[in-house]
Amino acid sequence: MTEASAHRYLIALGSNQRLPGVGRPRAVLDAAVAALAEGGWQVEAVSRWIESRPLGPSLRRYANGAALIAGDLDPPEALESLQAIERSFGRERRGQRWRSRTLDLDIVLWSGGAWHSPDLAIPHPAFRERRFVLGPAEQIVPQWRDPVTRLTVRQLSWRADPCA
Ligand code: PH2
Ligand code: MG
Ligand code: MG
Repeated sequence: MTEASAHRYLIALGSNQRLPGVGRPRAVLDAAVAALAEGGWQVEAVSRWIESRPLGPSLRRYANGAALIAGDLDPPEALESLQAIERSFGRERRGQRWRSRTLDLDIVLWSGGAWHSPDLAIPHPAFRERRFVLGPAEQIVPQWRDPVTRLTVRQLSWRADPCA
């Protein structure tokens, strides 16, 4: 029998650009889940994909979703693993903030609670206001409690502005 994983992460997935050879944003998210599993993560749950209006300057609609993953990497290593997958999907970090992207993998919540370092903040600082994160997250981890507000994902989802 294998040991239980040391860490669990709630990941928000987003894409609003086709990827040659993979396809439209929904197919990119399907492929990203496969890449997480190939990268050594145990993918414990995946939401349905939703389509959402872009927040910010980008004009293209997004496919968004959430995944619950488990593994032994601590937060900085987990971030590196997710960024390596983003890069392998052609994601560029140069240029405008919030530009269109083939793949965005954000750490939203961590089983260890809160984490703060210069390049990583957990919980994700904006997740409580984002319906395109909370809606999918509610499908898979409704009872997970935000360590900052002490509200569950379901409570945050009910509270979030329906237009955000
Ligand atoms: N991600 C952003 C900026 N704007 N809008 C939607 N609808 N979905 C996203 O995932 C998203 C966004 C930055 O990561
Ligand atoms: Mg990101
Ligand atoms: Mg993001």
